Amino acid sequence: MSEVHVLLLPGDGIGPEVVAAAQRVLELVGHRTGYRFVFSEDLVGGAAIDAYGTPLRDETIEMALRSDAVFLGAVGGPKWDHLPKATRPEAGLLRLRKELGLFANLRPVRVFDPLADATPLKPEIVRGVDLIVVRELTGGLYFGQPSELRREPTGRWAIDTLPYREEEIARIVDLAFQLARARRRKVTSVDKANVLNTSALWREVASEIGQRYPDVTLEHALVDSCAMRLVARPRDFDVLVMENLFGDILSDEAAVLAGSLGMLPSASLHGQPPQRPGSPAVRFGLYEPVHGSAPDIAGKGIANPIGAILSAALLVRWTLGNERAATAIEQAVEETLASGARTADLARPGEPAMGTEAFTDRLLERLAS
Ligand code: GGG
Repeated sequence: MSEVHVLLLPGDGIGPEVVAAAQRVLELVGHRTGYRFVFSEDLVGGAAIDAYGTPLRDETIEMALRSDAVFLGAVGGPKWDHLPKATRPEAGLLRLRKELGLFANLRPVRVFDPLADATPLKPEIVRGVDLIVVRELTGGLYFGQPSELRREPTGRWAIDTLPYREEEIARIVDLAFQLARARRRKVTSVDKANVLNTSALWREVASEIGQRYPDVTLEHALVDSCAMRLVARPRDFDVLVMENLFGDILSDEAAVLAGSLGMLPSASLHGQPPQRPGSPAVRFGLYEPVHGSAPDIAGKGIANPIGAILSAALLVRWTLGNERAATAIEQAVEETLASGARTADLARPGEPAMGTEAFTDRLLERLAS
């Protein structure tokens, strides 16, 4: 039986609750497919600040590198909001992605049919939406230097920098084209080329990469009009590729299509196999739901575990290369929703809502059947 080593980093707020749900799903998939998942666990984010005084220890990075995949919950919360940017919980997550070289963040947005009427948008607009936001994850405004907030006698000022090198753009756009080839063969490259130099370069490089994929349609879209089209005509899109901050913003917007931010999974990849000797995995990756720590509902047992469970499906697809088992998890999510099960974020007013564990139990029954 092949061992798959997964480092769990549940993090803060609802992170531990949704990671527990995803872990149960992986264990069941393991029994059915012949993998033995071996889980290790460590602290990250605010929990690591409280225990060790830092949001990410070097030891945690070493544990990640000895694993086939990392599964993260969420980081952050009001308890740590007063800390300077470089020492906040989020800094731990950003450093982890950077140190592991995970430059590609895949955020699939799929509208499950039973939820087509669960959004503020008309069902005919969202029904059938199936797109992927490909977010560049280790560059751009998040990491550019200088980045500083100064408090001077003459007043406060702050600066952030948005740098991109040609090769950083090329590798993420190339990945977007590869993804599109296995889908509906359309790439939308998102930028602000009428204002930003980095976007002008992004557009040039994206066009050059596009020439290598004559079978895939490339369109360029300005981020502002793209934001509008995303809620007005979301079925226009197949694969969208963009810089770090644009990807963070547009994928949260796209969560409206899916019914809740709690629905969205993500995979952060760099294309290399794990470093662990004898690993059965084809690719190392970090998996996490797109949502944050939701401190307002933490500890209440009512968080939506679907984003985490769909992230487990992405782990099975991208790290294990097992498309069939990944699809089975997604199918179980669809069937569970079709059976009427709803967590509080998805339930209509007056409709009964299930807690995290009860929803996961129902889903596991479907997956096992
Ligand atoms: N599970 C995702 C999460 O915890 N996000 C918190 C956050 O602020 N992340 C920074 C980012 O993804 O831009």
